[in-house]
Amino acid sequence: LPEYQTITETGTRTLWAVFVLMLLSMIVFVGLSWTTPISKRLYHIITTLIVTFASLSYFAMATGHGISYHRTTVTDSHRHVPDTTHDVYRQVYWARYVDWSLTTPLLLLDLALLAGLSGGHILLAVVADVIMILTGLFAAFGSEGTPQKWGWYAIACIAYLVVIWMLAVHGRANAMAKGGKVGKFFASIAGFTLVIWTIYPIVWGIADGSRKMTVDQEIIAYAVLDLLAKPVFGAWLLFTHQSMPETQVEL
Ligand code: RET
Repeated sequence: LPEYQTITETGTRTLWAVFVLMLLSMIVFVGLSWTTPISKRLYHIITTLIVTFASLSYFAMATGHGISYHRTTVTDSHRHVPDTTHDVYRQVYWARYVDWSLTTPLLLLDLALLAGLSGGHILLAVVADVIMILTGLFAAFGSEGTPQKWGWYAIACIAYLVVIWMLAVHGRANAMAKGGKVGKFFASIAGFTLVIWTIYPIVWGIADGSRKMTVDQEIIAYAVLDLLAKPVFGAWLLFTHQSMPETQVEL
C-alpha cells in the first residue's frame, strides 16, 4: 500500500499565520518607505518586494497551491520473503523555490548595496544564488529517490559557498572600507544572514532529502527561518539605515 506524507491542520494553520505576518510586515515596510525621502528609499523598495513575494507564496501554499506529490519507491527488506516495494508519496512545496529564486537575490542585493560590492561581484553572487535555488529544485524532484538527487544537492551547496565567499570576503572588505560603523553593522547583519541561511540546507536534508521530518515539521521549520530571514532581517536593516546616513546608496 502506498504511504502518503502530507500536511495536517497544524501545518495549514502555520502557513496562514506566516502569510498574515508577511502581509503585515509588507504594510509596515510600505509605511516606512512613505515616511522616507524618495532618494533614500532603495532598501525600502527591495525589502518590501521581498515580503510581498513571500506573502504570495505563503498564500499559495496555505490554499493548497504550489504543491505536488513526489513518489519514491522504497524496497521493504523482510526476511524469508522475496523483496517487495512500496511507494511513498510526499508533498513537495515547489512554491517555496519560486519564492526563493526571487527573494534570495533581493536579500543579497540589500547586503551587497550595504557593503558597496562591485557590479561584477553582485552579478556573481546573484547568479550563484539562482543556481543554488534551481539545482535545489532539481534535487527536490530528484527522480524517484535516486542518488543523483544528492548530486544536485551537492552542486547547490557549492553554489552556496560562492555566495558566502562574495559576502564574507568581498562584502566584508568593502564594508570595512566604508568606515567602522558600516563595517560593524555589515558584519552583524551578514553574520545573522549566514547563520539563518545555512539552516535551510540542513532542514532540506532532513525533510525533502531523507524524509525523516514530517511535512508539518518541515513547514514549521521553514516558517521560523522565513520570518527571521525576511521580516526580522528587513526591519533591522531599515531601522538601522534610518539612523546611519553612511549606508545611503545613490542609484
Ligand atoms: C537548498 C537545497 C539545496 C542546497 C542548498 C539550499 C539552500 C537554500 C537557501 C535558502 C534560503 C532561503 C531564504 C529564504 C527567505 O526567506 C535549496 C535548500 C544550499 C540558502 C533566505
